[in-house]
Amino acid sequence: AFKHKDKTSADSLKYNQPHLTENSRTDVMTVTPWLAPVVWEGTFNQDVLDSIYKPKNISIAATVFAVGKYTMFLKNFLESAEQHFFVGFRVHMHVFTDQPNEVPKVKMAAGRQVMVHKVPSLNRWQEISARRMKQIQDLIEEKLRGNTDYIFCLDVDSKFHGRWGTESLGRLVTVVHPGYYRDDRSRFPYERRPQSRAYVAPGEGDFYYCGGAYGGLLQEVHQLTKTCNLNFEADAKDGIEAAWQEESHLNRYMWINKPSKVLSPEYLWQDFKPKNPEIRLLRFSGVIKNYADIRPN
Ligand code: UD2
Repeated sequence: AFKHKDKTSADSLKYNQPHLTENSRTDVMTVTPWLAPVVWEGTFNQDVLDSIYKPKNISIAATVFAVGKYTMFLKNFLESAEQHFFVGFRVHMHVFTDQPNEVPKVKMAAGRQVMVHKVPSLNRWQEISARRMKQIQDLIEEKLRGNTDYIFCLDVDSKFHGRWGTESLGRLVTVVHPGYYRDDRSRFPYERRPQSRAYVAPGEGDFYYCGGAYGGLLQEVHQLTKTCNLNFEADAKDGIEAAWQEESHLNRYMWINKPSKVLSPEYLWQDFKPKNPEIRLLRFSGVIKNYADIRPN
């Protein structure tokens, strides 16, 4: 007989029986044609998920870039992450900035910390955005290997509003863009010039994913950032820049290497968009910004 029950393990959890003939969400797709879960509020039990990952003592890294005027977004981003992003887990927030003095001091819970990395200022926003892939690749190679399990790469001009936790963990994880998920794929803003290595042909593509949030196991995100960066650089040598920079390369990559988990647009909404009925919980959302005021060009 069992004498000892570990309070953090699933063994001691009481929860409603799952029924194979019932689906908690019928208004949305909850599994892709390649059998990756699509994560929506109502499709998972957070206590069950936490009980799986808690005993593993996982460590999670997040990257966020704040170059030029984008440092103004750091305070809200970091403070709201403390409230909602993997609360109760070990988290390292890696902030990349050209102005380390502008990184606000945010009170972090035990086991969580902010790490600041200095990067050069660049003059084109397209470069700032696209160069993130290379810097994430280097971070993984030089600092994270051997001490980090999962990594998420996030846009700084955004804020957490609801739980983002263990339900998002997976091998290769990507978020469906809030702007296009009801559209026909012919309208997705994929790179459409065949000369680009980000090209997606008409009639191809599953979803349009956003460049503002993706992640997964360290090794998988390493492969993703390395591949996208090589393709971005090779395109640059040919004098071509994909329509949406690294977001286009990410979309090409996810078409070829299917994600193992897809996060619904709850995981990256946009503040200017009215909430659609299928969005029951807003978790992370881009703030309204005036591009002309904050971008260098
Ligand atoms: C979309 C994507 C973004 C990226 C971009 C294409 C979402 C929500 N956003 O956003 O991830 O794929 O298209 O390039 O999917 N940054 C700075 N300083 C600057 C400019 C940018 O630090 O002067 C960083 C910052 O972390 C920002 C990110 O680059 O969050 C993306 O730039 P953006 O937010 O201006 O791009 P946007 O809104 O077009």
